[in-house]
Amino acid sequence: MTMAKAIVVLAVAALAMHQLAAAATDHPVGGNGAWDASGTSYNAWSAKQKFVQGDTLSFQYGSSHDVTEVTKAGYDACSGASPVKSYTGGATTVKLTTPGKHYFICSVPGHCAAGMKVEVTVAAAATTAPAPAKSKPRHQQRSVAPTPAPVPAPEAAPSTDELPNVSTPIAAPAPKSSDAAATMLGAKAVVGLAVAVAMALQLAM
Ligand SMILES: [Cu+2]
Repeated sequence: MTMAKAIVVLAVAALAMHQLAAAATDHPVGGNGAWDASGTSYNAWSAKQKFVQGDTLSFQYGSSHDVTEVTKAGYDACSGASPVKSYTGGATTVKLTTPGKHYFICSVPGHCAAGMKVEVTVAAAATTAPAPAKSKPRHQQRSVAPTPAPVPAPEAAPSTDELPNVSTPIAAPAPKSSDAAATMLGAKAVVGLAVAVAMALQLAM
């Protein structure tokens, strides 16, 4: 039981850390952060990224370049004449605070046309996911019922919606049977609880 408890605690901690990390992913521009006119297709890269509100986009560049956030019009015209915001200094990290499209160019004449331009589409933080995951934990929890220790299952199921109760159901399933059965239950509880915690965390954000 202590073993199963420890596993749950670890799983929850790991998930919490994963969620926190996912809440603010840094995206080095082009994949390695190099912002230059060497012909990198920044848009080919950005199209494969998943930018979420709160993420950051980072640029590393030489003194002959800059990072200029522009409107779509400025982007299309490769013009930094009316910047949304300008950055210089060689190392810039832009926080993507609002969902939607964001456009960045280098405003040095000719550089945008040479490829120093990127558009990113930022997804709203709240709309990122949970819907399909919801059905999984229920099935996982139900499958616990037919196994040797039927008592704890009904108690574990309702608590999946409440984060504060995460630790309570673990005390119940203490099956007096074998360690193997306990491990099986523990493993299933971990899956259910882990998903429940993940969902709770996502809802909390
Ligand atoms: Cu430049």
